[in-house]
Amino acid sequence: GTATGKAGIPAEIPAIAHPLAEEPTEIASNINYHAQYGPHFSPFKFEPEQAYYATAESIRDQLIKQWNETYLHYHKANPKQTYYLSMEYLQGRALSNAVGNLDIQNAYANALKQLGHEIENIVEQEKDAALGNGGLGRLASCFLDSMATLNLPAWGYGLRYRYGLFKQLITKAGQEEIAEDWLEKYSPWEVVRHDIVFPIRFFGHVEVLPNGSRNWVGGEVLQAVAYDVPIPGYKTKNTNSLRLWDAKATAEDFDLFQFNDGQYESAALLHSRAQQICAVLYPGDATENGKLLRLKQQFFLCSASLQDIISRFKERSNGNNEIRWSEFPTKVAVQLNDTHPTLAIPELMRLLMDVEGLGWDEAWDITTRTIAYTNHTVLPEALEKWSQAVMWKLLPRHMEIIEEIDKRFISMIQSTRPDLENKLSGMRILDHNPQKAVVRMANLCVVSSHTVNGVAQLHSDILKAELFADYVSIWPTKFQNKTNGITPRRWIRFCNPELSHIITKWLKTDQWVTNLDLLVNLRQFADNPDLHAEWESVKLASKRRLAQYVLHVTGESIDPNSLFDIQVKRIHEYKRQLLNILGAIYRYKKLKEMSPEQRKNTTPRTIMIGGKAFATYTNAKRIVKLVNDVGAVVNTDPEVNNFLKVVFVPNYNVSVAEVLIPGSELSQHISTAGMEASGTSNMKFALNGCLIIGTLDGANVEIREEIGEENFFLFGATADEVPRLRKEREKGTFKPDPRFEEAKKFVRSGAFGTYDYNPLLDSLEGNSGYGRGDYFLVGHDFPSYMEAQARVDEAYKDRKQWNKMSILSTAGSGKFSSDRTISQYASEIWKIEECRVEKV
Ligand code: GPQ
Repeated sequence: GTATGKAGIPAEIPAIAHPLAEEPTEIASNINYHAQYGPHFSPFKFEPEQAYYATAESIRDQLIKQWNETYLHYHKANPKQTYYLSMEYLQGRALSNAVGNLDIQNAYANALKQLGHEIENIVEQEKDAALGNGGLGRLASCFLDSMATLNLPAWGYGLRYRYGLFKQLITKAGQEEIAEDWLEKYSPWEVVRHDIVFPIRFFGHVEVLPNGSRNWVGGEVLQAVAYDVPIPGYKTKNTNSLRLWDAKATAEDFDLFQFNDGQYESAALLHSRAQQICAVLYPGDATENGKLLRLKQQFFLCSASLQDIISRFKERSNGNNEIRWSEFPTKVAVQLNDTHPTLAIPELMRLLMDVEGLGWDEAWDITTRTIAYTNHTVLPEALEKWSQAVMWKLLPRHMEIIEEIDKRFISMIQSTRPDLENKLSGMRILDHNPQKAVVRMANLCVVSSHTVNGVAQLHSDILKAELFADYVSIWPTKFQNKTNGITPRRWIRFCNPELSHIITKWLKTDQWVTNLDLLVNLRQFADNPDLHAEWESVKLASKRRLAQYVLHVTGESIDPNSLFDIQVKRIHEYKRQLLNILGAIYRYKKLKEMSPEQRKNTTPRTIMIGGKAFATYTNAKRIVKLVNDVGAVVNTDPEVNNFLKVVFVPNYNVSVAEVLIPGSELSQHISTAGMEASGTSNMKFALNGCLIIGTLDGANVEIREEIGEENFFLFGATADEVPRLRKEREKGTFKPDPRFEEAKKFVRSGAFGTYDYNPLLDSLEGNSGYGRGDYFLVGHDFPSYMEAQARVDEAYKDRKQWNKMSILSTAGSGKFSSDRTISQYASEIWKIEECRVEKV
């Protein structure tokens, strides 16, 4: 045996810093060095946790070199650069992604083996960075990966939340939220930049100087400090930055006199205000306090990012005697990820006018040539509207600017488009409704951006035909579509290495990882029995791994030979997890009524549902509880539990998705048509050979087109039918299907316990009586959903046919790479080009 030194590290592996090590033995020395000399842990332990931090630091050393080179390269080349502004990033784990992108997976696995650890266990020590809620935040993270991989000069800006998305616990009462402390022991993936600090003002007033210029003064001033996270590209030197801002106060803000007088809280008032800014992702906005804090967060992101962008622009203009502001839009593209960073518009105007001394027209020209806006929803409740009163208090100068933009927009319409005057009250930015005067952020974005885009073809069409229809006639070329995408690195190459190896073997190249369109070449093998055998055995292995995971987190045993049917996404009525569970309830009831012989002819299923409910969204929490209650009954019913299980997968997040998706055979994307802007997990499932049951909504439409309609289980109303069907539901002329009535009645009968599900089920009734109209049309779509599920059961019995459909799903997924999406943003919106860091 080897002589072991401190806690498991063999004595012959010295602690030596080799920042650029490539050989496993050197890497092991380097990890050992970080374990011994890193100041974060006592030096006598080398358990998985310490091994994780030491490994991460070793990888970070490797990243920092190319990160610095990338910055210098961009600085010298001075190309036009994109800045992606987003309140959310759902990064997930960084270690596995970094070793994968740097292509050093094997060397690190070997090094860790020498040190007595398995890399799989070390990877799992890392907590997810969950600085986002769902699809919008994960999209931002996939975009960062593609921007670096495509060698684009493009950065992300966001906020460094102390507590990201909550951890979901499932108890008898349903969902419980726990703060998730991802920074508890520090993150090895961020580098604080003590030299990059900008002042951020809140409140105060506007002062008019003798020359007529205006100046925002007074109020309180906090400091924004940069924390940079490296974003490596796949097999390229380009390593971009995600810059996350944190808030702090200065020593001058600390009142030593008050403190020594025993008034500890008031002595550090600004310090505690600073702590609140980045304390949590999406603070509850039910109270006025909560709304104000969210608005502060948004302004904090916008102001810090724009001050940073402007200072970089000025620095890179150095050498020119004067700064040519008209060139700003030829160096800077700013993309707003939904309306959350809309304040970038008035803040850029303010900085250009009040700080840099430009006039309105010049500042407006620069702003509108710089900023572009992506819309991610048509749901009216998600369209941000801020109280004018709150805005005047917090951001008085910005409100002046917004009023002026509004005023100029109105006079432009009056002078050039008198035909639109009757539409003006809906199109203008300010809504002076005496009940509640608000600023409509989406309208401000449309008026002030050079380009507005939706996130799937259907969604972009709806934006043009409905939400933004009136603007289209003024600016017919402003509106574009950019169908979302996902990074193939995280979402197949790293999370499903076994399937990736098969693909590489059959395509005889691994180029598909960066050129996903190559997957179409799998089509020629769709009937090949050898491929079928390999495909099926890899799927089975992933299902086994998933079953292990489910056992570990729920205690439930599930059968890897049953059909694995998964719906994972945020819980929302429009996403219709209720349709899924009512279908499961009906299936359970029918199984109960069958003879043992009849049951044997059914297709055994494991239905898994996972997702977080927003803490104050009552119906969403009731749905979580219902799924758990149904599972408790079904899974312990010996008559049926060989044919059906219902499992709620707790705490769904990026890392859980990486286990679920490879093991999935059917996934549900069943939103009411017209309501899901795109969806992106649909793309991840299809890419991993999972079949989709879904409506004609969001990107489902394009996925079905790409993989072939015969490989997609379609059901439900189409978006254009929805308004008429809602009216029928309201009028009470709709005749519900008896199976739908039976499923609801079964729940109301108490079959799943004593919890009162009547309020939840009432939301599915027509407006007549006690119902609330079934706005999401669960009743209308129920029969066609059940028929589509019957087609699934039949198809699963024909293994050859199923394998073929699975292969064709993967083969047709090429379009949904975020590399394609980002290339389109780069050429059609940002007008930026590759700026590759050459290998040395
Ligand atoms: N989306 Cl507006 C979010 O995840 N959060 C939001 O606040 C808004 C949208 C989602 C949207 O629901 C999905 O359909 C999209 O696929 C996703 O954004 C990315 O575009």
